[in-house]
Amino acid sequence: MHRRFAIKRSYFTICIALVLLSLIGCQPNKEEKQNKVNSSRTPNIVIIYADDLGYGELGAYGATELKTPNLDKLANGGIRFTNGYASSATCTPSRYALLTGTYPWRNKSAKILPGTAPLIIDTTQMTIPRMLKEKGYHTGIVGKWHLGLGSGDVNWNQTIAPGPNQVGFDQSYIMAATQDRVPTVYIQNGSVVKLDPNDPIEVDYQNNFEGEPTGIENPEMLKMKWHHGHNNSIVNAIPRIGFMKGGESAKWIDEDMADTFLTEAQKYVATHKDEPFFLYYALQQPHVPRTPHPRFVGASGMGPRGDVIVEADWVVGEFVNTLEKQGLLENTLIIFSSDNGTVLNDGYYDDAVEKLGDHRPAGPLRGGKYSLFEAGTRVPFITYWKGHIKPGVSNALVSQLDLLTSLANLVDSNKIGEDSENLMDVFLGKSSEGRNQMVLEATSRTAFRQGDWVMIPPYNGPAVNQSVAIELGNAKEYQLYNLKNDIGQETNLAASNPKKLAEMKGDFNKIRGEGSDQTEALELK
Ligand code: NG6
Ligand code: CA
Repeated sequence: MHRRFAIKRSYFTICIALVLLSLIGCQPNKEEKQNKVNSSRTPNIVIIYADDLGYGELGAYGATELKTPNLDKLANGGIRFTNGYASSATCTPSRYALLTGTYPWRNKSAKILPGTAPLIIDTTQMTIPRMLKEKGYHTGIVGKWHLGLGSGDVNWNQTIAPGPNQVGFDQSYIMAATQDRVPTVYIQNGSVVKLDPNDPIEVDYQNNFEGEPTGIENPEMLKMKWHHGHNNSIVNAIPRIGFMKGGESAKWIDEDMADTFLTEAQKYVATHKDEPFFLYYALQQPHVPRTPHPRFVGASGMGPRGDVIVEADWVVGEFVNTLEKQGLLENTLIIFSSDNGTVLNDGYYDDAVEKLGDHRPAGPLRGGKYSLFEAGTRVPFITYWKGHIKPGVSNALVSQLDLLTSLANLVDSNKIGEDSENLMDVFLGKSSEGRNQMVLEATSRTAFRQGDWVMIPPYNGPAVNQSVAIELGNAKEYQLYNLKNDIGQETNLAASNPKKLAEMKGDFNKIRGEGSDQTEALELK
């Protein structure tokens, strides 16, 4: 009797166990959960944003002398845009436009900022991370910020706000401005990383602190020499813009910056892989000072500038590997671009010009960073989403401005950016109908692209910035180019095509305000 009962009982236990096991089997594991959360409508979104990377810098964009296999893989496995634009030929305005979908010239503060500048995004303004947060995304930024911090007179030893965490990012690990500007420390969620309270940080962009060495007075302390500007405080034997005192334990090591940001970006993915996330991964390369990690020194044969591009390509490869290993590649839309066009000598002697060889950083384009010519704003622009975007090349006109409204469309949000168009189908390769027109900006001057045409109003100022050796696009007369036949902007058609010129002036003024095309022209007299 006993034995029969025992058999029955164990039979019963096995049955229960089997039922339980099958139930567990039905429970989605983490990966499946992620797949469900991120159905094709709401993928994770990652924007990888390079700093000063030119149109011709990647193999996929025609570079033959530099090897960029990881970025080429994204470009060739996704959509490679040939008419993709940053909103401005410098950093702060482009970043402002990217995040807010608003032309930078609408905000008078959207200019290259010192490290002490207050935040220039209104904390009530719509931004990509805020829009995505409202749709249930976790949002993070790792890398270069350069949109100002605080409300003026920041105390770097206390919580620094407002900043990224007040404009929509749940999490932030940033450098305040640029690699060549103080404070040369990382800031995580408003606090300087590794700050010793007994060694407080002070920052000033006007006056040096007594007894502190500078690039101009102490050339013997420098491992990198300045060419123009960049002769204030010395950090890690590199002279910077602005003066800084204290914060010794918190100072970054320039050569480790790429690894530091990569590690933070990877940590971000690992932590948030089970929920929809948005990561803005803002690389510091190839902006000055170019400080490749020792393992990349010599990698390009082009000196530090080429080496940091190889390094940037490597970090992108590592980051994409991380997404793949986490099983997220099919659930993640990756957008890659650059904040402005290329520059070689941007203020330090680093062999960028001397060792360039046959590399053409702007490809066939005229000008460079700071320029109203194409190389100022036309940049590499790639969208990649494994299994969802059919690889191809798109000649559609697209701007980084368009990402806010387009991504809102992707996640079923009705939020829009003031100047941002919904081009989601273009970004996904389902349509080739891009923008018709857009205003381009370079150091507070503006030009107008419409279809294949570009009109540059007359501007005072030098034709060439001699320090950086870049043609700025300033001329006494109107310039009109047809990019379809003349991508290098060699033939000014303004005089021979007055009808098109008049049409473009009119349309430009409609956006910029009546008489905008002439304001500077009058100043010329
Ligand atoms: C310029 C700097 C340049 C770079 C740029 C900002 C001098 C002479 N030049 O003023 O080196 O820092 O600002 O670059 O100081 S950006 O990519 O962040 O816009
Ligand atoms: Ca830049």
